[in-house]
Amino acid sequence: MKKLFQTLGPVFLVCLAFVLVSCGGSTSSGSNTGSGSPTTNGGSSSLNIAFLPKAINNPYFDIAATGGKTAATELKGTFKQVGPSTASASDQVTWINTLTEQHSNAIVVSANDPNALAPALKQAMAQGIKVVSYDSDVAPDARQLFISQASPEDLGRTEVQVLGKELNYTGSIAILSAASTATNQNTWIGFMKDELALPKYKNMSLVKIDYGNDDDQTSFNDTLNLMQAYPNLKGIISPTTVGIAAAARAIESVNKGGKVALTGLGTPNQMRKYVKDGTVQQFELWDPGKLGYLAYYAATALIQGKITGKQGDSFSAGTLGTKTVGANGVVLLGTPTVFDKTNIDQFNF
Ligand code: RAM
Repeated sequence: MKKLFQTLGPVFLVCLAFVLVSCGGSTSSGSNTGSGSPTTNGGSSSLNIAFLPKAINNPYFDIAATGGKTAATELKGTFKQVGPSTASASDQVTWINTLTEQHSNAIVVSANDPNALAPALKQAMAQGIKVVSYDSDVAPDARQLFISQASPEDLGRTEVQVLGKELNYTGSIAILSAASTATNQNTWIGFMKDELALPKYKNMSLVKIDYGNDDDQTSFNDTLNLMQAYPNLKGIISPTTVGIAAAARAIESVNKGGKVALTGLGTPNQMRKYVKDGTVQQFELWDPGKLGYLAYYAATALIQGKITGKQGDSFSAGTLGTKTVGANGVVLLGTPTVFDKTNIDQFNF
């Protein structure tokens, strides 16, 4: 036996080393690097994709990153997530430049500003880096594809419809948004205003749009300020997962649960408590994990030259099936889910 090991030992070690190297090449994993240096873990060097969310430390983007990592594992690529610690467009530009210097194969970005990021992204594209926006778009000529979570018009209008119904179409309302330049929130707010202009909302008035900058404490304080500045405020729409959770907490902190209605976009795990205690009746969201998963698959199809991003291109998106590029390079994830106390326990994200 000993003799056999002595003979096979070196062969065994060589095999083991081979297996470990192979594993290293095909394992994907992610890392949240905050504002420090980005790190890459594992993966094949030919598929090296970086996610750049509006900010790290936002549970929404962490869920999206989980989906990105799953896709990376399936496609034998690498995943990494880098980004600013606050939702800042200029910090995102710095990260885009860093990723360009590092020759990422693709940058998957959720923009704090559609235009401020464009020059840096165009520079990345000029060097052959594929650019995919997800969640919050950039100027269309600064990316190949936008992975859209849901129809922006539906999202904007339904949030007003939900609140209108809860308020019997009467009273003053406010919007608590994210960054004032955020592409996604501003598009939704545009459709909210269109909806509010319809005759059935004639007794509702939008008194203020506030920007909590996707910062928990700012959003919490701003909600308290709104309720103080407008003592008759009847409802708030917060189309940001950070904002709606902070607003719910603020409303409860001054015992206004049920008196100031709240809806918008939130994660079921963050909002469960407020739905169960009646502070929030309904809110909506898509599955951010699926958004990240789809974005990684789309970036891969671009990198591998299977698509160029033109309308009609289609590609395999793993468990999401085949996806087709629509007008203006938009790929749609699907329709969002409306959560309330009857279904919220069915969701865990
Ligand atoms: C926040 C971000 C993100 C938005 C969600 C709903 O986490 O602003 O961009 O899509 O909310």
